[in-house]
Amino acid sequence: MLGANPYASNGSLATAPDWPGRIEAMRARGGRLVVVDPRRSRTAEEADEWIAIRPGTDPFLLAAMVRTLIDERLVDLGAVAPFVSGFDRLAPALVRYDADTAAGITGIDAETIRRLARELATSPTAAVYGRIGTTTAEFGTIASWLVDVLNIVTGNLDRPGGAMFATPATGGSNTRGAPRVGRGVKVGQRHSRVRGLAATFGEFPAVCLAEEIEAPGAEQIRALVTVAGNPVLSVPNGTRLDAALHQLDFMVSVDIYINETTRHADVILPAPSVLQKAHYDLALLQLAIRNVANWSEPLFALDDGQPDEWEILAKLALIAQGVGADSDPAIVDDLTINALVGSAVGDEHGVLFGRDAGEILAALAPRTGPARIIDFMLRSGPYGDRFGATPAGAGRCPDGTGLTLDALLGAPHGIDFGPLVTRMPDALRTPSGMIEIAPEPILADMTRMAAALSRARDGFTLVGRRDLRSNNSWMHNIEVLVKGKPRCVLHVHPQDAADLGLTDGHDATVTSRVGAVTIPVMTTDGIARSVVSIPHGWGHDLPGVQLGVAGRHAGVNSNILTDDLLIDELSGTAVLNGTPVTIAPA
Ligand SMILES: Nc1nc2c(c(=O)[nH]1)N[C@H]1C(S)=C(S)[C@@H](COP(=O)(O)OP(=O)(O)OC[C@H]3O[C@@H](n4cnc5c(=O)[nH]c(N)nc54)[C@H](O)[C@@H]3O)O[C@H]1N2
Ligand SMILES: Nc1nc2c(c(=O)[nH]1)N[C@H]1C(S)=C(S)[C@@H](COP(=O)(O)OP(=O)(O)OC[C@H]3O[C@@H](n4cnc5c(=O)[nH]c(N)nc54)[C@H](O)[C@@H]3O)O[C@H]1N2
Ligand SMILES: [Mo]
Repeated sequence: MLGANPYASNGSLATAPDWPGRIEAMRARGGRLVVVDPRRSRTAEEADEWIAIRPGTDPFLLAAMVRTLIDERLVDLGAVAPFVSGFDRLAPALVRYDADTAAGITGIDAETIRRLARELATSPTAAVYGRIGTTTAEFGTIASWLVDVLNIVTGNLDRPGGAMFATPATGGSNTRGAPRVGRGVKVGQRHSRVRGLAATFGEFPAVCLAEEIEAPGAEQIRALVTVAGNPVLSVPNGTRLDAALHQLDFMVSVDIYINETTRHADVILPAPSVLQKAHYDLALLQLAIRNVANWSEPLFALDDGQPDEWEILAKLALIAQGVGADSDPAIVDDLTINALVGSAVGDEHGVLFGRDAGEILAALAPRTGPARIIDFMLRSGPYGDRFGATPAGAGRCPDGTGLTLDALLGAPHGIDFGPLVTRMPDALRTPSGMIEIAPEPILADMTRMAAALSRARDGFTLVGRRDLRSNNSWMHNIEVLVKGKPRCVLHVHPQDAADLGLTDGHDATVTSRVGAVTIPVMTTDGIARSVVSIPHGWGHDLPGVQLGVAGRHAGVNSNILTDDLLIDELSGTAVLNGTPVTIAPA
């Protein structure tokens, strides 16, 4: 496990209840956990081995591990071998990344790197998992790819005990359409106006938002809508973005707080409480480690005349289209479901191909809104009743029926569809229908990584961290979640603190290319030398913020230090870990 701390975060790209319990159970069964992290995180403390790595250098470690497996003839693609293409391009791409080179860059000795590779290859089963610490970094895409490569070359992709794909109940991009047919990932079809940054999956990098607001020109951003986001605290160079939001002609925020971001809004549309909304986890169940589905009903009714959050968003869409504020959100809702049903009955590879759209819409009535959409997705998904086409008794629900939203309503603890199952090769949606193990855009990006081989690596770098009683920027206004010792403190190794003249409990000033913050010091040997750590999501003392409790536990915004010019160029992802900083007593 690299750059992830599920004891605090409870996982992310691997979704499961009770991550700590699962790690403990795995170790009780004789499994081993190795954590690669510049900090001895809570997860590292519970692991069999903690390997401290220099921030931002994970791809060098991972590349050297793959190289070791190739050099020592330990590669075994296992059951997916017939579906892997491009393997012969892998070794040439990694030729510069042997364990000795990686040792100098990562700070991990070469023999440890080779041993890790061998242990991985000779384990009966194993999985490599990387997350925020490896992805929101300078070579985040390469690191993520090498995590996949390690799983593939050790035969662990798509096998129980290894890294597997879920079969989510609402259908995912790898259960729709035809097996082994896909368009691939398109990067750079559009470029941002000011800096020319590529759009990825249709999205522009968050780090170019400020300049798009600041720079005059025909396509200058003059208005902004934020929905459940607090970019002043979550995006690099928060000071610059904060000032840019102030220059907008118009801003709308759909949010529950007047916080660092929404205080700039001309209009705040208050979302109902989460306890007044139904919930189905569309995103994370795609990444679950077991195939499950559950629906949560609202605990409390909406207040009188209060619009549901989806109605607020639908109305905003209609206003943006010029239909006016008095228009009925049902217009958007009906358009959406009609489009979904229409495309499903027209999809020759889908389970509803050729069916009558009117009949399906009638079966979904009288539901509206997200409940109707989820019902449709469940019923047309892998376990669905297919609107009558799944024969009685042949469905995947415990009683033999096909899945519907009604079935989930009747099972308040959710429905378990069992452990993940082997999905190769049918889950593939690549243009070649193969596991493209050495994709051209990533190999091309390795020239950027090669240029970093000779870079000097002295000085301090800043990394982040999460903690259990916080969620990004917005759990700090609840007393029980912030009481106790302050958590927004600078973690420093005691030896570094002594060298820098820092004292526990006293303030230090941390400075980067873009900004400076003053923050109390906490020395700990649970962090590598030359690395310091500040959690993100704090800094609630800006004028105009109306958060009573959070204001008394303000902390500092670590994204005042992260640099909006540092990005993983291929994906456009911000570099949130590994920011060069200098530190001095305040
Ligand atoms: N309680 C709580 N739970 C959360 C959240 C929260 O804020 N609070 N946030 C949610 C969200 S949005 C997400 S995306 C997930 C994230 O879930 P995780 O990915 O588990 O996130 P973190 O806990 O931030 O763990 C990242 C780890 O990476 C380490 N790290 C930093 N730099 C490097 C590096 O260069 N290399 C390596 N190998 N490690 C590095 C950090 O020290 C840290 O321990 O958590 C989700 N869950
Ligand atoms: N330095 C550093 N920066 C980071 C990270 C890091 O690890 N280090 N992590 C990054 C990651 S992984 C993420 S996901 C981002 C998160 O970045 P953001 O999404 O910008 O931050 P959040 O704090 O999650 O913002 C949630 C907002 O939703 C509002 N809200 C809460 N409930 C509701 C609701 O029911 N409806 C509506 N409409 N609003 C609601 C809250 O008041 C808050 O304003 O931060 C990123 N930034
Ligand atoms: Mo996230």
